[in-house]
Amino acid sequence: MALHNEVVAGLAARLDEAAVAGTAIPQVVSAAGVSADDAYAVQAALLDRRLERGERLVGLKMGLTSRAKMAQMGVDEVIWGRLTDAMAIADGGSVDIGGLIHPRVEPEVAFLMGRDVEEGDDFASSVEAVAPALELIDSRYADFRFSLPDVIADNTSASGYAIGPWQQPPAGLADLAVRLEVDGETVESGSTAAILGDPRNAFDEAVRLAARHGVRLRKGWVLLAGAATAAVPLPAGAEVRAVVAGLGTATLRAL
Ligand code: 0L1
Ligand code: MG
Repeated sequence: MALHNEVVAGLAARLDEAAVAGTAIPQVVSAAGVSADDAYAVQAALLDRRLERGERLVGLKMGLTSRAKMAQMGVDEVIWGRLTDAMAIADGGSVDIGGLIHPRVEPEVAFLMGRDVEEGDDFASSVEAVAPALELIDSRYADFRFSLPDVIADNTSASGYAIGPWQQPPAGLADLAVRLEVDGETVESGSTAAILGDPRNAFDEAVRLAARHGVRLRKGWVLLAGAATAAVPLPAGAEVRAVVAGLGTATLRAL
């Protein structure tokens, strides 16, 4: 049975108000018995509230793209969320994290859509550029603990992102070394292989899963493919860099 509109709106309001106030809440979505599929309706309503405040939808993000994170949550499918222009952080710029609950940062790969993407379209004909990226995540749930419906409704913990220099997609993306640095120290290292075996697979999954909810990647949109290492806590004052071999660096400073 589809979720009642008032329930969807009420849950979206709880999550939105938690984000605006920077105050953690309990796992209200799973407590209401909402399925993972229905949680995308809550996510859409949550995003509508941001759009009503003047934000613009500019892309999508994939979450739980590593096998380790999927196993940790007992799921076998990745999840996706939405990006707005207000979440963008200039590469090399700063982001005020004072209003966040428990920010973390993770190194990613970003894709730029060269055209409106339909189901069945492939990576090569759809993605015009690739870049190293940092994602800032901040769960609105206490202790960063949630079930799958909770995190889907919470827009997959999306909070911000910085994108490094765009370049034409290289021939291979499957096994590029990735480093996450905080104040010049390497705190995590891994490979783009952690992103579904090859970040290009994240594009296919984004197209397939978002289409189930009537969402298509549009020309000019960004897709964050997923994290190549674990996320780390982001303290105020830290300068963070994602270094992806062959792609370059994305940088942000937390204020
Ligand atoms: O971007 C991500 O992979 C995060 C997905 C949600 C789970 C989390 O907050 O760690
Ligand atoms: Mg991420």
